[in-house]
Amino acid sequence: MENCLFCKIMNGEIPSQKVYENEFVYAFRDINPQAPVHILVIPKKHIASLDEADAASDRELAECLRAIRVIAAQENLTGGYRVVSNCGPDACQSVHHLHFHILGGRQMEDKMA
Ligand code: DGP
Repeated sequence: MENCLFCKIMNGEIPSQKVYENEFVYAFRDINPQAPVHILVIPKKHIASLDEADAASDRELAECLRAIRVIAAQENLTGGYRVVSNCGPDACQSVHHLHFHILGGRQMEDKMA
């Protein structure tokens, strides 16, 4: 999609530190890491958030979730990791292309908010 930051990253118009890619998914390091490992996993198909999940196929959505496990193993996150997807203004979503944050490499706090 034109003017979407993450579409531009996925297309190589904006540089990123790619960690994983397949036919359906692109994953790269977050520019402002909140943990020693902070990776964003996006579907190549542009949808704004999980709220638009019906605009993507089951395969496109499932491939994102399957990629998370592969990336976690690649990054040696043997102690575990957290997965977050901010959806809409109350969740402070700032980039409107569906993405899953993978956070790991440190002990997370025992609360979500
Ligand atoms: P969210 O707030 O959930 O929409 O997360 C958006 C994330 O995107 C945020 O953690 C910072 C990251 N981000 C924003 N711009 C860029 C960029 O140009 N490159 C990379 N690698 N990450 C970015």
